[in-house]
Amino acid sequence: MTMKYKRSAGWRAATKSRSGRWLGVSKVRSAPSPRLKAGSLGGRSLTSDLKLPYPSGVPTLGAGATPEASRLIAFTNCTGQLLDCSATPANGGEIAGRSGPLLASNLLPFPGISNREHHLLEHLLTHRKQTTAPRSNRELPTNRCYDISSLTLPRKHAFSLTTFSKCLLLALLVFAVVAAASPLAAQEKRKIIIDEDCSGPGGTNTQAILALVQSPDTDVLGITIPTGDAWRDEEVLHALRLLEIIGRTDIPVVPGAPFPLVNSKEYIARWETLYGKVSYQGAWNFARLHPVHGPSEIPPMPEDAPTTKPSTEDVAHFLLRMVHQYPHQVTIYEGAPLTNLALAQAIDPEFASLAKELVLMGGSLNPQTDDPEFTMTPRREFNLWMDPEASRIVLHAPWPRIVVTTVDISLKTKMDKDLISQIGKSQYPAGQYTAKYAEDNYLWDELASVAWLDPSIITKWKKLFLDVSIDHGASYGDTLVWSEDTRPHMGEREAEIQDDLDKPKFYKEFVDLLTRPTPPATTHPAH
Ligand SMILES: [Ca+2]
Repeated sequence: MTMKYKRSAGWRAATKSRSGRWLGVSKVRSAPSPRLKAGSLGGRSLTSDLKLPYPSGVPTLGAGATPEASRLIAFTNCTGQLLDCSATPANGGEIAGRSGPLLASNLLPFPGISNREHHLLEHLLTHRKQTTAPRSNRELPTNRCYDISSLTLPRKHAFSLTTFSKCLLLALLVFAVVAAASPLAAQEKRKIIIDEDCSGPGGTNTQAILALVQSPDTDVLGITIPTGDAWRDEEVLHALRLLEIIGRTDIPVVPGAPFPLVNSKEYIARWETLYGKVSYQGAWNFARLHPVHGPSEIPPMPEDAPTTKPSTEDVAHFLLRMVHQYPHQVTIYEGAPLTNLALAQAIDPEFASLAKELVLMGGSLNPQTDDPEFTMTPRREFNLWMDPEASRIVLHAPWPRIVVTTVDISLKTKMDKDLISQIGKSQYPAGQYTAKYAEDNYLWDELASVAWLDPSIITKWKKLFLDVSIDHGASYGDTLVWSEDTRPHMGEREAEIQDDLDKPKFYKEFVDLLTRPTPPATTHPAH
């Protein structure tokens, strides 16, 4: 029996019998999120769907996997990772990704591994850590790949490759038998990071956060906070307190950028002398329940101050750590000025491409309204306007997908008294909090949240190329938009823009989300 690892279009790890018959075939698509799908083994179909997180996250069983699977240890030369998928009956069939990090010590209970074999596995893990840790994803295909047959081990840990192959086959066989017997699919929660200017208490920002956190289908990895509707430091405290009230202090609150990259309150004050007043400037000229104040001043908090503390990690590295840990799985929800995302993109140009998608509330195209904020300046929208240079960086970044809720569609919604009354009937903290601090306003960010949870509430879409003006003249910060025929080809990207909605369905789902009990914390073994 031979074990071969080949490089072709992607990567292929296979086990072959002496007679030349392929016993097991695993196809691994290219980095950075290689995926291993076992094909067939001894005539049995393997329906495992293993996600191999980069760089050192926990393997997870995807939608086609079997939660009751006993245990599978496999090795791919693409990632240099040993997969220890311990979805065992003993832990209730919990899928592998939630069972703990892949450590050499975790391999001990595996019944098919002798001490000597364990030493090999341990050596491989150590070898991987010491010599093959890549500096970036781009190094993955070359730096992390090595041929198992050429591995030389310390003499005291000398190991028979044939024994390892048998061990691998045994593990695959056990997995195959259990997988074939149980077709149940493991459903994973949708991972999301909420970048939100959490002014409060109440209002569009907290309501948008609640809609996402309240959904049983989401795994909120963190809430990152830039200055926007209010100053960052004040917003951080409102976010922490909100999470305390609903009992979800497991969600990290990460302070972000306190100021835009280039723009500033002082600069806009001078700009206004040339080009006219900007009616809404968030923290710079607006405050609810208290006077406008400086960036570090914290006004009294009607909902009480939090006792929990924010994360000490800086926002760019938090964002990057999450997309590297869960490549192509994390939705970046943006309901605020785009400074935090621009910082992450500036540090690591692969940030956007490693995310699953960008979901943005921002931009204003041709709003049909008599609201004076938009009738005079229809292309000015606060989230893109406050930090135009950051908006430019983010909108030019290589996101796999950009979904946009603009002013145009948000203006069709309203948080009116009836809606507040419906939410106030909830006996749970999220509903009570929302009703207590709600305001009569458009459902700006909430629509972006609920439409991400259920895109069917959007009844009409259009695809356009979206950008923002960084000309420091009269158009500074304005939304720019083109069709395919008119675009300038200067790095602008296509966005899926929501154009109309099923309002009754949206309101119902919004009320349902905010009135239901808050789901418990999602376990994150690796962070
Ligand atoms: Ca917002």
